[in-house]
Amino acid sequence: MSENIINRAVEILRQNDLGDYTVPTHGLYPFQWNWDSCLTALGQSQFDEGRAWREIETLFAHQWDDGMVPHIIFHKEDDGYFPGPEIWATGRPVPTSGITQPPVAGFSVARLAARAKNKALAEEKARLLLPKIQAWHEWFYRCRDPEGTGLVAIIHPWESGRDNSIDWDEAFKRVPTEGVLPFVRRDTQHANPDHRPTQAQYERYVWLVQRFRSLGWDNDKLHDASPFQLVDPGFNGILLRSCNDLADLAEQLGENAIAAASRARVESGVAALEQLWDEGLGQYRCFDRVAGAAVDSASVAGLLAAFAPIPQPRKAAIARRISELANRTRYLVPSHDPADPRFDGLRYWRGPIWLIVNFMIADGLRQGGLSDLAEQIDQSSLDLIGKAGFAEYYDPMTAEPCGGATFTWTAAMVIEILVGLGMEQK
Ligand code: 9WN
Repeated sequence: MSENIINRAVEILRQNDLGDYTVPTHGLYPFQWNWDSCLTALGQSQFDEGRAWREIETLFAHQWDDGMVPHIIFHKEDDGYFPGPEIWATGRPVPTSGITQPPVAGFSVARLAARAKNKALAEEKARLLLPKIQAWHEWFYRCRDPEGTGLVAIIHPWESGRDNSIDWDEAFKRVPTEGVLPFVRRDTQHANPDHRPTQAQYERYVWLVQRFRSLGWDNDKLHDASPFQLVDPGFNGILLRSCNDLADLAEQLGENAIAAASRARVESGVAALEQLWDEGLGQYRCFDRVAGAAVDSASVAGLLAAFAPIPQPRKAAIARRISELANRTRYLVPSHDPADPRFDGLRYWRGPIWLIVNFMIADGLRQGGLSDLAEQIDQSSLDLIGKAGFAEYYDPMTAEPCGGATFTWTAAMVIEILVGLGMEQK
């Protein structure tokens, strides 16, 4: 049974493989996405280590001179996606978007290296990637934490990877729509519009892109110029985990300066994350830097921070919170608390389950010794696959598959979970 699932997952990764990069799914997302690729490489590495390294190398070949790694690389023309390269107009030789995504590369590269069968290849690739990932991390602290708080902000919801989360609703009231040029969405032609962000949200996504474009994509200006500056605990948690794992890897490779700089980031970041802790809820919450206030929203971002090397009691509290959510949903982990009237089990990041998020939360819990709940989360992921196939995301109540089908990172996570459980041998 699990062997069949792994075979099917490998088949999906191969179908979506364009040689040097993998599309998230054909049609809906015809380019390379940043965090998709880094998580996809984990799955690929279980059957082809060389291919896994290439996925991440291709992404970093398009790193900007200032250190940023863009969220989309438009390797070839395809008018099936909006907004395409002409809207971003970043002026890169191979067009890219002008914003970034959750920096999971440090974690992924360290994991690929740690479990590599081909050690020589792993060392060669890790040595090349290490300074590039470090430059990306430093870019975050320089350009997205200009006041040196220890936490970085995102300046566009797409950067979070949780595009239409309830977390952004209040801040989005500040983002205007005047001057947005007319556009035609393509996502709603590929996926059910009821499962996607609204038109009002898209207008604001585009307004922000136009604003940043008008500033020449100069990262010394964008943070302060953005009406949207959100400190996301999940995003920061991923960055801190990546800094932590990059430090381990750097130490093994004798790159002591990178190791020391990364450790220092972890120390100040983990301490700063405390400011986002909500004792009443038992989880972290986002902070709106422009409003100077915590965001009134109990989203999965505050649970995803368990992926970071946070204190064990924080992980234990998050585990209690997830167990509470388990009483309200059939499957784990919903992207929002169903007790919130704004919850929507079908609409993208406002309720549905995403397997990559499940994977990262479970991994972080395991590191905190909370393996029972981690197993429960893994089991939910596998149940969803068994019931509804390799979808982009799932309704946490009914397991209804939503968004794109035959989805790359969903397949990659299933391989990673099953191999991790040793079930591929059964
Ligand atoms: C915008 C590719 C990406 C994921 C994001 C997910 C979705 C894009 C979109 O798809 O976002 O980046 O057009 O909706 O929200 O997390 O990386 O799978």
